[in-house]
Amino acid sequence: MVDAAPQVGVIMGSRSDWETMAHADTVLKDFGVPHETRIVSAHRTPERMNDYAATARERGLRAIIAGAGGAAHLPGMVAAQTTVPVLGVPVQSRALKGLDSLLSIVQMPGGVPVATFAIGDAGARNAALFAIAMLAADDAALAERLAAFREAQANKVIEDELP
Ligand code: RP5
Repeated sequence: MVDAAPQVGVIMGSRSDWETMAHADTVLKDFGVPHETRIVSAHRTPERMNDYAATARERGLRAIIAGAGGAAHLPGMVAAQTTVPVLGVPVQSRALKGLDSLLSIVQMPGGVPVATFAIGDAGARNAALFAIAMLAADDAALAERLAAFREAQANKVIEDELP
């Protein structure tokens, strides 16, 4: 079977971001969304980043989830070079616990949007769920899976018992 073309790109500035960004990968896998995962560094591999952004739309990507930590320029610099929606995930940094990442990603100048999520694992999960919600706008089967996920999540809370 030929693999479906990726609809979502999950990129990150470093191998060290994988532990966080794996949560986005897992959610997309669980929902059966064709996606790709790549290390693309704004600072260490700027040409790879430029090429990734410039070719994203023609390759069929519908969303790019970009995670980075510290001086987290990757989401913004990708957004500067494509009109594919960019979902930024601030990775928790060692020195400043990810507040630096969050502020680097969220404070975009007007005209070049990056949708910015929470710091760390929850942000990575939610970025994937947000990309799924975007794709579900014209994919009824995916919309059903998303609704079922939310219902199961609510039922789990309702059924939870305290010790
Ligand atoms: C950023 O610098 C990466 O996104 C990573 O979060 C951070 C640290 O990278 P490493 O020094 O661990 O490779 O570019």
